[in-house]
Amino acid sequence: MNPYIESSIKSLAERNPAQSLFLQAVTEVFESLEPILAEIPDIKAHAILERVSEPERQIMFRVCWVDDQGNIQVNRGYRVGFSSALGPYKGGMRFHPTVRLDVVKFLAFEQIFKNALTGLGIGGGKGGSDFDPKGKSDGEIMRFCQAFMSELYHFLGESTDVPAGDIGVGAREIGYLFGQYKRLTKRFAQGVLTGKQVGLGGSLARKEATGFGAVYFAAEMLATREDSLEGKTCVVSGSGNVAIYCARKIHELGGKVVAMSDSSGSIHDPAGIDLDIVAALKEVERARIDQYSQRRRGSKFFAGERVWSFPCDLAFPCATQNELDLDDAKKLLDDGCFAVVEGANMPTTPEAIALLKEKNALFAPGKAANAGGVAVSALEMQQNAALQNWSFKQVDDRLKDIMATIHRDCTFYANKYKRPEDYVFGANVAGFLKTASAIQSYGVI
Ligand code: NDP
Ligand code: 2IT
Repeated sequence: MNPYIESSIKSLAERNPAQSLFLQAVTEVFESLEPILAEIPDIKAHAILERVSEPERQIMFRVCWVDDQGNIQVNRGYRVGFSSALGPYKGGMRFHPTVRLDVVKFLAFEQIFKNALTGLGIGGGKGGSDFDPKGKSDGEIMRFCQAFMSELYHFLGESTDVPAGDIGVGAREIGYLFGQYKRLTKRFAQGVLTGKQVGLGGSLARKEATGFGAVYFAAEMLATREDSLEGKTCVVSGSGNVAIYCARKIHELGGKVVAMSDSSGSIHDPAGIDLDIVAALKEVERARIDQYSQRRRGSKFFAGERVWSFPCDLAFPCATQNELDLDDAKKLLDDGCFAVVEGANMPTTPEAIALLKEKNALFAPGKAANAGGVAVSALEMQQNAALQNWSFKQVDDRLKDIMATIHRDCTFYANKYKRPEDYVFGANVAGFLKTASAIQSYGVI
């Protein structure tokens, strides 16, 4: 390994003990930079690796709220502003009991390069809380969101830091967060949060954007092998925002999704998942996925099973990090799967990615394939700033173009450095070069 990369990773490991997810994300990006470091000595001379891997700011705060029984609850809130080299900090908020600084840092680091790939002038950030929304009443969710925003609002702004949703945070939570921001600041500053309901200034197609974008990216990849989604059997992990709209677009493009999941297990429906049922269960009733099998003849729920057990042509991990490991990759390949497209952030382990590459499977990393969500968030910011509301088709057309451009940029760098079809390499190099050049241009700040 290049000694500059090696010493940078070593120093990060020493300075960030117990942050294995953050180190996993950094290691993957830095290892991709091997050929460009030799070519561009400025990267070392300007300490770009050190500067890009140290967050500009990390905010941690206590969130106290009262539950329905009158008990005082205490959670921890986070917002990491990792890089504002290309624009205001931009990235989602995750509410999940597993949220730690490590999780927020890995997500914010990935977001820097993902956002750079969109070409839309947004920096990288992420936030969240270890608050668990499962089983909470609407009133509890609202009180938590209000308490969370009461601590965070000082740090936000249309050109400073613009949060959005992620796991456990959708349009309902963004509405409560925006309401509290408005109450505290006395400003109807729409551009301070994205993923809003359309009635509050949200963009049409934002809800669909991440899932749709991942499938547009998959279609671009398949086209390079003169193939398409038509007639393909797919599995999609998760059944949240990203998974539902990923599966919808697969169906629209002629593929068939036969399995989806949540953290309790998977549903298998050989006739193709009925997404109206999944959307009703997850978006309206907030129910568990096992309910699906009671509403759909011919389908079955497998408790504790993951979707990788069901044979497919393409797999779309759309739930959480490190959910597809080496054994899962082996099983998928043995069953004939030839492409993995990441809707989630870092869902595939490094060992699994290595095996997929070795076996010539197509692999789309999250920072490229799931960039459609944040890209449409940036389009929401544009609409808010211009007091405009674009049509669904206008936004969806832009999304398609953006995903095609990201695919083209990844392919360009992969081919330039003789790593054809290496989308991990292409995405890391393309995202890094844009960011590094901006960092260097500012001088030392
Ligand atoms: P949601 O909260 O809408 O859905 C998350 C889904 O993943 C649920 O089905 C959930 O199951 C499952 N899941 C979450 N955590 C775990 C876990 N630890 N183990 C097993 N299953 C789990 O989130 P999103 O759809 O918004 O996000 C999914 C992924 O996509 C995340 O990696 C996120 O970072 C990424 N992403 C999201 C974007 C967005 O715009 N929302 C944009 C780009 C990436 P259960 O309900 O049982 O917990
Ligand atoms: O991981 C992601 O890109 C998101 N959760 C969406 C971020 C955003 O600002 O829309």
